[in-house]
Amino acid sequence: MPEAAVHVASGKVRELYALGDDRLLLVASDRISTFDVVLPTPIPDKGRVLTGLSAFWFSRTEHLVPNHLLALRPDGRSLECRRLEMLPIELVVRGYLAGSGWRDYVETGATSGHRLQAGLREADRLPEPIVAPATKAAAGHDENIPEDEAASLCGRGRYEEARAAALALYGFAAAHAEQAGIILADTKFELGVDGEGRIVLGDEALTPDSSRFWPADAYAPGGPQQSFDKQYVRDFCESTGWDKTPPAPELTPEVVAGTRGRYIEAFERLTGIPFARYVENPEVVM
Ligand code: Q0Z
Repeated sequence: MPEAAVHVASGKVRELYALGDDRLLLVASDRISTFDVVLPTPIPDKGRVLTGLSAFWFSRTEHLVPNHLLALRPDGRSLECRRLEMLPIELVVRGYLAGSGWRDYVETGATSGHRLQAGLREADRLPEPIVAPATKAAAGHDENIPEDEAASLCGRGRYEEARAAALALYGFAAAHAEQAGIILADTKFELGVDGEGRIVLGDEALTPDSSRFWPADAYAPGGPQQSFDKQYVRDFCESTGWDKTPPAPELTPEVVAGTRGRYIEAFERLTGIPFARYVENPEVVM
């Protein structure tokens, strides 16, 4: 008898189940959030696109950093994973100046303790990628913290190892995405420690929900960039006059179809695999 999956946590758009003591099942739904609010309208296949991308990156980067993936389920939206002892922080790698990194820079000239040159514009490429650790807030917003504070929370040795892993992963993925005409502006990694004390990549990785993907052909620093995946949703929500507090508006069929198309386009450009082949047999990304 296979062991029952016991629900242990819900994210905004994902569910986490325990498979016995040592394994977890991460299930990606078709829910979508924008401006931090989950929309009432799902995007068909979004969960499969994100799961397929995570599995693709895990399999392409295991030579750089070991990861928690044990198996990709035939439904294409569920990952069986090794249970890790997660670090108490997440690591954001920023190659470009956007989001809270940009806001911190405008206010202080620095982000996560990295002083940056004067005169940078929103969305400018940074001279080199920076690591910006953040605390994991149970509710509300993650808070950027200086690297010294992250090292205190994790232990200096573990932090340095996690930091090097995050930079290696970002460098690999940003170069790959660039070949596909996609700028990987920044991305968030969650790392943990396995039974042998090794630093292991966990959670989802290098998906549109954990990263900022920008279409390279529209890149125009000096202001906010188009989101590769969520731009239609954001534009539509803004056009309704919604005040960005729950409940969010229902999406129109046109916005759903356009957004689904963008997710599938991101999957196909990044993996080089037709999405229909993935649906037929998810193992094609491995
Ligand atoms: C990931 C999360 C989700 C809610 C815990 N391999 C692992 N070992 C231990 N813990 C985790 C993992 Cl992936 C872990 N989360 C994030 C995911 C729903 C929260 F799908 N929490």
